[in-house]
Amino acid sequence: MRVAIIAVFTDYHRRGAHHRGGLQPQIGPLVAALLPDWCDVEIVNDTWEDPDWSRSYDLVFLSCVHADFDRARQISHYFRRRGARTVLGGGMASNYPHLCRPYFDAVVVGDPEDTVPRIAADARAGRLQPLYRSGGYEADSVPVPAIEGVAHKQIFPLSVEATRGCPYACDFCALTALGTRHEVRPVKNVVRDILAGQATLRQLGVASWKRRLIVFYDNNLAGNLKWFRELCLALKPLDVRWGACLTFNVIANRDLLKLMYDCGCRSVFVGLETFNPVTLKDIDKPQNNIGKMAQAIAQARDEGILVIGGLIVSPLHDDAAYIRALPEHLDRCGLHVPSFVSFETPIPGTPFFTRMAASEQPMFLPHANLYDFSAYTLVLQPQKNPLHEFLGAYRETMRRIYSPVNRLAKLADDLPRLLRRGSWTAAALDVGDMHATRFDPVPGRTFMAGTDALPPEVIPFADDDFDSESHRLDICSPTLVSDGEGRALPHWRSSQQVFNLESPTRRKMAA
Ligand code: B12
Ligand code: SF4
Repeated sequence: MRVAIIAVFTDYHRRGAHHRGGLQPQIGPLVAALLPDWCDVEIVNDTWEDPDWSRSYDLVFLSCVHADFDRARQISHYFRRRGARTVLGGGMASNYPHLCRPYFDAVVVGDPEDTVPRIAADARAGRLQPLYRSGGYEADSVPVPAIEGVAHKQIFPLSVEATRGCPYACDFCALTALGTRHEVRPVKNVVRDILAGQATLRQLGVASWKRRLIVFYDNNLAGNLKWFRELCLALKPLDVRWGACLTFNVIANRDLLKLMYDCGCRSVFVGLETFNPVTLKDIDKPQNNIGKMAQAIAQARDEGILVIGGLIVSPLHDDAAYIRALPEHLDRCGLHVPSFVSFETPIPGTPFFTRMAASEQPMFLPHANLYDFSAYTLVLQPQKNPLHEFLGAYRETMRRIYSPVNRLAKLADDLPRLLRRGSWTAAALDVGDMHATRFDPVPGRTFMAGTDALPPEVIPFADDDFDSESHRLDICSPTLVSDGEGRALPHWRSSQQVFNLESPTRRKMAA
């Protein structure tokens, strides 16, 4: 059976640019490893290149974030017309299976480990079901990811997922939309995956320094600190260098930073989010501490670990003056240049979305399309300033933050500290990051939902791919989220959660 796994991508900078950044979707290698031997599998990473439109498949698995849903359903239609059956999984499929259902032969709610093998068997027997629901996460059933088809294309080819979910429940996070859960894999299985990955890379002739670099693809690698310490100690004898996403409480803990460096950690991504206490309270992220940000960043760098941070601006609580003050806040806290400053975005299904949709006052910008919910286009009406003032401050500030001078100033501050600790890997990552990070919006970008430049990616449909003009419009029109007055359309209010809120970690946290 010819199977494709397509991780769908729409460039949120609207350049239509394929790219090879440090982070790449890992669903392809995971699903590939779950498929039986009788499947002839091809992994397509749409971030790197378009699917080969001349191919035909029996079964196509698709994965997308919410903002890429339009492209996912169009790719589905394209391959369905050429004889394939298609299956969508991921956050959008899990939260809104009923909205996805018309565009795919099957929709998966939840994890792939216990659903993908069933889907393959059912597709082969000609009895594919419209809906598959995962029965729950079994850490032992996570296979060694099949990286051989993609590894040579990744900047950091050794990618590992050691946990699922996150014990926190930030108001805007796509994970909170699924229901909070946090699961850890046995540390020995994580080590197994690393060793297997290194062996594969050796066979593929990947350079030895690259075989020592690991990117953990977890939402929060340190959601369970006892387990995290165990993992660090197990990584030490492997003599690897690694980076991960984790939360602020970790970089606020100097002893933990020392252990992490000693066990190979060289960079961490932390959602620092905001310098505005009102916004911090509103997003429900109690693990962040604005007052301790400068100290935490400084001690991480002094211990040899580069902090890469992301910020949001809140259309509800931040005003133009706050946005204009961001460069000063960033200098004071020592981060200087964040990896992004995006708009706090109510991704459909999140508590934030539910709150905005339930408001009596229309909160959304009119005619916001789902593709606008990428965090790089404003979808909410700013509450503190007129729209143009808010967006003007955003543009102006982005230019200042990402100016070459500012990026060089960051390096001038970071590099001596990192190198004093002997952290060459962190220093090199910092230089690479500052080289790649910039703000150069394409002409026509308004950053405003309903008016922003259209995503430029295209699907090469033929005229006979549609039975009628209304059929073409059904497949190709953008998925609208808000009406002309800025209210969420009613069908977006019926999202479903997937995971049991009473997971052991959650119970422990509550206690
Ligand atoms: C790689 C990555 C990226 C890459 C590539 C994204 C892409 N679309 O290709 C880049 C760097 C481009 C990126 C950008 C952004 N990202 Co990102 N990213 C990730 C990251 C770190 C890893 C994804 C991954 O490979 N995970 C491992 C694989 C195995 O799991 P998974 O994809 O989560 O899928 C699980 C389920 O959903 C399900 N599943 C998924 N697909 C399928 C398909 C089938 C068939 C089946 C059966 C099951 C299934 O199975 C998996 C296990 O449960 C995740 C965090 C994370 N750990 O997941 C965030 C994450 C996906 N990103 C997120 C965000 C917010 C962003 C940004 C907005 C950040 C920013 N401000 O710049 C941007 C913009 C994204 C956009 N277009 O809207 C959010 C969710 C966004 C959303 N709408 O759902 C996440 C979850 C992080 C978070 N906790 O907030 N990101
Ligand atoms: S800490 Fe990060 S991954 Fe966890 S719920 Fe908050 S935003 Fe999501």
